[in-house]
Amino acid sequence: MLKVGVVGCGMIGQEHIKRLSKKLQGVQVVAVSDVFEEGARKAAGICGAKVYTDGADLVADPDVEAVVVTSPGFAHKETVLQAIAAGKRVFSEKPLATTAADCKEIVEAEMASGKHLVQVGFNRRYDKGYHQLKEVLMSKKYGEPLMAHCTHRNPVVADTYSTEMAVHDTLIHEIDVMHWLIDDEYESAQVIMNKRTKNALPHLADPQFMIFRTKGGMTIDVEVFVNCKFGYDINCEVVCEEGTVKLAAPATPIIKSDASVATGIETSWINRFIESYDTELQDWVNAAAEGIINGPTAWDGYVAAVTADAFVKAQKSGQVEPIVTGEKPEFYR
Ligand code: ISE
Repeated sequence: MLKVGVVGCGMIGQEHIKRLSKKLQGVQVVAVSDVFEEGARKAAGICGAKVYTDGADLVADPDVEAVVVTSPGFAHKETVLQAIAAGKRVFSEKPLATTAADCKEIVEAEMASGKHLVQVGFNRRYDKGYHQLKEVLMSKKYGEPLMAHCTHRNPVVADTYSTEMAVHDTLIHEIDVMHWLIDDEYESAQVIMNKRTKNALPHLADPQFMIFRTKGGMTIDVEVFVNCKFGYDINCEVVCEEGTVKLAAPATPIIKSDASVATGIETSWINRFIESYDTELQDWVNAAAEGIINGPTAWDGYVAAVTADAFVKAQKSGQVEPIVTGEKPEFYR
């Protein structure tokens, strides 16, 4: 039984605490922490865990064997570094840290520890649909992948959501999953600012058209549209030399009525990818028993941060910006 401490008891923290304590096998949540004591107490009520208000105390607790970090992104780095220093495995929700320099510090600390301890919560790599897509692409049955067209649509976002968050919060999923999917590396980033929807607040550029070029010569475009109103709509179509392959969405009933055919679209990202979150954390728990990390590493977190920085720069410059990550260290190969 892996004894886990969870740092950060907001929305995703509570989701993961419920998942770890009620759904998954071989794991127990023994401690939770939040700077807001009330939030921590509420979350502890789900699983009967010890309560901390300082993540450092939770990491230092000898009962805690491994740490799950679900605090706001800016606070991830501190806890992840504390866990590495304590030699404990740590699962950090995305982003690993908010700047590429901070992610690099984590990568260097992990390499210096000599142990693979860090996994980043890029859940789409655990989604069944993306796995099916990857299997077809890697078979090369339809030839080489040439380009991909994606949409990342949210029905609505909070008033605090900013133009940069379209990269850091939203595009970040495609940033991680697409290079994994096509087994290629990114070369450059470009953002085309589109005509704005009337449904976005004045401070927010929405929708935005984001373009990746890969070292292998592929073009990947992503429409990020976070006030689309109608649903949480994730699409990905890869165009190959002799066919196209499209991500399947979870099935919902097809209803015929009133001279029309309708099928539902999920509205919440938590529900759209719910199975991938379960699979992701169960895999992390199972891998702990073998002392390995199967999922996205700290290096993947660093690559995502460098790529995100290039996209934010491209939002401002309107130019094609290079994405330079350097060689992947031997430790992560
Ligand atoms: C949110 O944090 C997510 O992870 C969702 O998948 C994404 O669609 C949304 O835009 C983000 O704010």
